[in-house]
Amino acid sequence: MNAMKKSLWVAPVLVSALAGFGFKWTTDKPVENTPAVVSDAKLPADAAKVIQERGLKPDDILGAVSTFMPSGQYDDYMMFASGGHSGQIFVIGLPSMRLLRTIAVFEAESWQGYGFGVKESPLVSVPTGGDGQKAGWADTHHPALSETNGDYDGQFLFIGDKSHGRIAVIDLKDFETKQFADGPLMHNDHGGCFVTPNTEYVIEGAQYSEPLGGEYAPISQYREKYRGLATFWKFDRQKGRIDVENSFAVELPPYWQDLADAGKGPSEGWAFMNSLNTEMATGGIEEGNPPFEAGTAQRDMDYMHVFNWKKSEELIKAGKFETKNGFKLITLKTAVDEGVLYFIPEPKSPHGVDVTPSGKYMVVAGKLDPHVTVYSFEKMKKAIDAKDFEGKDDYGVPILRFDAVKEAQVELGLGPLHTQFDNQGYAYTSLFLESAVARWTLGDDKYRAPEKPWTLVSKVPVQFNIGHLATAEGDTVSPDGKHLVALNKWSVDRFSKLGPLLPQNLQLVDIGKTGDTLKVLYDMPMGSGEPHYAQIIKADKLKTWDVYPEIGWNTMTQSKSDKMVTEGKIVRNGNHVEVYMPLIRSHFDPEHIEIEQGQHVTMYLTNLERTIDATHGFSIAGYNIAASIEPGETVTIEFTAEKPGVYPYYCLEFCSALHLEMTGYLMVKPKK
Ligand code: RUQ
Ligand code: CUA
Repeated sequence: MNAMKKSLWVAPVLVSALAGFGFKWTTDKPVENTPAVVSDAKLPADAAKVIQERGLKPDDILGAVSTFMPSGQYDDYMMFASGGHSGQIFVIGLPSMRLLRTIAVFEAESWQGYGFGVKESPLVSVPTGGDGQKAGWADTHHPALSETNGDYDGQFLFIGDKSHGRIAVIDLKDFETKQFADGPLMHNDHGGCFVTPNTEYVIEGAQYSEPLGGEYAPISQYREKYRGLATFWKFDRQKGRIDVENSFAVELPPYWQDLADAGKGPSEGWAFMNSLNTEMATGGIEEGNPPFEAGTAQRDMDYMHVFNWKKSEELIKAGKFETKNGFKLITLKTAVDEGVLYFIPEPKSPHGVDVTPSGKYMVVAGKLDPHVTVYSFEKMKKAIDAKDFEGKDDYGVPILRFDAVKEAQVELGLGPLHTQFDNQGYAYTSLFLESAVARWTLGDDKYRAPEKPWTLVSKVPVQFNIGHLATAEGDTVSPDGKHLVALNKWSVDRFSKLGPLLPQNLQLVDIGKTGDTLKVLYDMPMGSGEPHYAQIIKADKLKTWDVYPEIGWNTMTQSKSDKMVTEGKIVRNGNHVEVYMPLIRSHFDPEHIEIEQGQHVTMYLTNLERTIDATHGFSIAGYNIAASIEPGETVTIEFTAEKPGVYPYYCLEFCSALHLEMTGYLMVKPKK
């Protein structure tokens, strides 16, 4: 009730309207700061009726008025959520929690004309796997927005594919995927991706150890031949691409590396990565060995990997690396000898490592430990400089003493996984086993909560089984507070019956009010893929294009293409046929393309429209071709006309009243 009374959103009018329907709450005085639009307006009589008919409770109404977005008004924040094994990214507006877009990344997606023949794309055609080819699917886990001085800058987005160990680059000017960076040393990753404060590097931590470079070794040689890996992908902001040539990897012991975070402020130049299975368990349940789930949980401690990436960069410049499969690799021995790698004990099977906004502390949540452990970077640095080690691991990596670098341990509850931050001095940790979010205080000087530092303050239950959580600007040096989204893995009974495969439940939690209990405002069913992590950016930081800057835009080079024409033409050169085709409401030019079986066809399609939203599609029935050509865009399609016959092509987007008439015929004459 208390929160209701204070809420800016609930106008006296609404309160009295509700009172008339049996709600027993009152306001002692008119709510201060109530926007005039609300307080002066007469609430339609129907509103109270709807509230009664639907049996809405006060908290429901608070949720509704906090999240409802009037037509034409824009959301304040955008959340980029990974799509799990849908291979995509979901763009969700906050506070409305509406799915605004998907971004095709590793998987073909026909609405976006992605993966069905358009050449201006890292995924030209749906791969089928085999022969060293990557399969046409992915398991996207951790999106990372580009940063400038530790703040999201709204320019680029990166995402890792756990199933194939690669990273994609998305340009946020047009929300399109531009590049896959595919490391040649490992088949999988998990701790990817995380950016350094000026996006110098995109960090990708491998997960399940393997012999590096796709080599073979039996599992009995696990300790000698299998290895872990951390890849530091160099990002060229000017080009908007990962610079593979200047990227490098660091060889690691065969522990399973997990999530990572980059240092900032005082810890800038360093990176932190969790690991599990320092037991080096090799499974084999069928042979009577302990299964992985038991084998990896035998020791009390695993190791946080602490990297000095600035120093690694110097090693690369000095030529102190090996080249494996054409990729620069700092060997484990070099990493140890040159002091770029240290270990810190962390309690049982840790999962998330999150650097606080000030960059002074690293928060580690251990899945099997009810605490989060907070490490001080200052203490780490001191211990490293003083060579204050408790010993070395089997591979010679120095291990810092837990007690020398620990700042605090905060008991939160069961199954802590990930931590995010706000601008009031609170941290928020997801509790998987408890299905709750814990709010606790940082003992930091950047933001200070009124309560005692390093203390659990409150918890809010979520439904159900929360994995990650994301706060607004939560990974930056200056989080915004206000919104938190719990990315819950199970939804159980929250939504209508939909068969045995259920959506996830993304819950919006109001974290804006100090002292008040946290409130879940909205449940968003995510009926596609499985979002893992998400980042939330202030919407006005995104400087997206409404239409492409010039007609004839090549979206891969982000510059004008020389293939654009305003009048259609067909150029025949022996067996090669080039079709230059402009598109405008509501026709293609040409409408007839006559070729001979076996001829090679290159089509350049240009959307001449300058009107926002006037997108045209292009598809050739029977040729597995689908393109989306946004206003100004030029795309290239190439195919060999192997099948004779007549193939209608048509526009896929309902672009005008005469959209059905936007069509043509590809006529493939059979060979004599
Ligand atoms: S993690 S299972 Cu982000 Cu918690 Cu992938
Ligand atoms: Cu163009 Cu429909």
